[in-house]
Amino acid sequence: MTGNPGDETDGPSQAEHEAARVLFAQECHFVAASATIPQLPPETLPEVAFVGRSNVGKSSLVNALTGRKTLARTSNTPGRTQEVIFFDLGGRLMLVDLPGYGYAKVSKAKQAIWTDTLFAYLRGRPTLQRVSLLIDGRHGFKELDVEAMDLLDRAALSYQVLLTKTDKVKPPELAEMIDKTSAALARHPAAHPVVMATSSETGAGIPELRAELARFAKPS
Ligand SMILES: Nc1nc2c(ncn2[C@@H]2O[C@H](COP(=O)(O)OP(=O)(O)O)[C@@H](O)[C@H]2O)c(=O)[nH]1
Ligand SMILES: [Mg+2]
Repeated sequence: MTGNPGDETDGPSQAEHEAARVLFAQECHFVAASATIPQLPPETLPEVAFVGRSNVGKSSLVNALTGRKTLARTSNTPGRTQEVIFFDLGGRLMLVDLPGYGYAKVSKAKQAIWTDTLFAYLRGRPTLQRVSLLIDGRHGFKELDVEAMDLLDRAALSYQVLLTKTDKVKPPELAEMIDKTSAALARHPAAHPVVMATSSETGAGIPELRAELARFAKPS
């Protein structure tokens, strides 16, 4: 039986894929947008969070997972999501769209506030079960991503690296990027060893990601 979230190297079974499809087809609704830690909603459900550079595709991924085009606001203007945004999926799992880091056009002071909110959320949320760390499939890790991974390691938070926008990468280059990224993860103890390749545009990797995240949902 592979339903155990601690059982990280086993892939999900077909039954788990089906259960995940059903879960992500449930009603999903906006709960709260919090600009500061005291405003965070109560810890009612297990949470999975999406983190990464601004414009990496976090909001698009939340939309693709839930099959909604406009649930999480996506933007061509990076850096607009400045808040921690909570979505309740079927009363069983909270999807958390986190503020992006590394948006150059925003003042250092403002960036520092978001980064503080982000890191305070990551460190202090007992209901947080899994962090999906999104990395642009065309570019790979940047300095701030490595800092985020160091923080996740120190907080002993379970996280998995997802490559985004893989529709923009040719298969041989994508294979190379997956290898390179996996190799870099060996130095990060809290990282899931499997790197997932996703595209919110084509839906590639979305059922697999649903199955991975459904493992953390409250039983129905
Ligand atoms: N080609 C392609 N573009 C994407 C994909 N995911 C997001 N984008 C685009 O990247 C930009 C930023 O996406 P968004 O989800 O707002 O990023 P966020 O800042 O991390 O929330 C938008 O223009 C999206 O349309 C993808 O899988 N493929
Ligand atoms: Mg966003």
